[in-house]
Amino acid sequence: MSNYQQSEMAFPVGLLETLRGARHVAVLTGAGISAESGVPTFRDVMTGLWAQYDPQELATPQAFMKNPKLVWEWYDWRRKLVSQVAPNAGHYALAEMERHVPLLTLITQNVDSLHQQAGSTRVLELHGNIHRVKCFKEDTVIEQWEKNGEVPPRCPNCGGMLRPDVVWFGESLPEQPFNEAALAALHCDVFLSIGTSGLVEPAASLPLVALRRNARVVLVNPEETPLLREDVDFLRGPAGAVLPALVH
Ligand code: BV8
Repeated sequence: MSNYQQSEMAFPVGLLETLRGARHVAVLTGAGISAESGVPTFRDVMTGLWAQYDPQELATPQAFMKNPKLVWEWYDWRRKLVSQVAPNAGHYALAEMERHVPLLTLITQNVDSLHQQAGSTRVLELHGNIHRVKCFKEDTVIEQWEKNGEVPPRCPNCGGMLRPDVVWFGESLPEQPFNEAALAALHCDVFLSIGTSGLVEPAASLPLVALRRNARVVLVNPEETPLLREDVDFLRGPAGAVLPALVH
């Protein structure tokens, strides 16, 4: 029994009513919602072998061009790690919320597919997906390639290097998901920012767009983030404890 389930007093006045009466809830998630599934957050992912690197140094096209093998192996390690974990109570609570709210737009910065695995159906992946691979030269998603031990593997069409289909620093976000996310921020009644340090743009600006449109903005995080201010509700705690209490 999480401490949130013992009393509604743990929630800011009127939040549960606002949520129950909401037409459109927008949700932005970051690495923190996958932390309880065992996926290290982006700020913590660099442990062990990778501790010597800064993720922002590896998650860039420049790093890939400079050392494609290293970058490919980093993603291969993360992909294998993510393939062995399962969604947690936080992911399931958002999938449940989607079934109760007239419209829920789930915007994620995560690349791990855990929202989809938990049953969320409308997921906007702003930063791509680590399970997808694309040609570095043609920018086309590649489903099958020859596993001949070459690292990184080669595109079967043009022979170019393959790369993870994720958005690196300095790369533009995919237009359709970002446009839909921006529209959701403009039109939602409630905006939940969950498990994100709010440091990476342009995703970090989405809750501020909602705030300016007088939506009720809620921060769910074990610690404060730059989003926190007077008119933002703060539910301090892990997503796996807070979200089920918010939904049930
Ligand atoms: C773009 C995919 C423009 C890859 C990622 C100044 C200088 C240089 C660049 C910039 C600058 N200002 C802005 C930029 C651009 C840059 C940027 O924002 N840099 C920042 C760092 C300063 N942004 C970009 O480059 C973006 N593109 O701007 O393009 C453009 C325009 C035109 C033409 C060309 C280009 C692209 C950004 C996307 C980068 N890719 N991921 C991969 O995964 O490898 S970002 C990556 O980091 C993640 O996807 C994620 O989005 C981000 C990390 O953020 P979080 O998810 O918040 O994770 P973090 O670890 O930081 O925080 C975890 C939080 O969870 C913490 O708060 C913690 O307390 C909390 N938590 C922990 N446990 C729990 C929990 N919460 C709940 N429950 C728990 N149990």
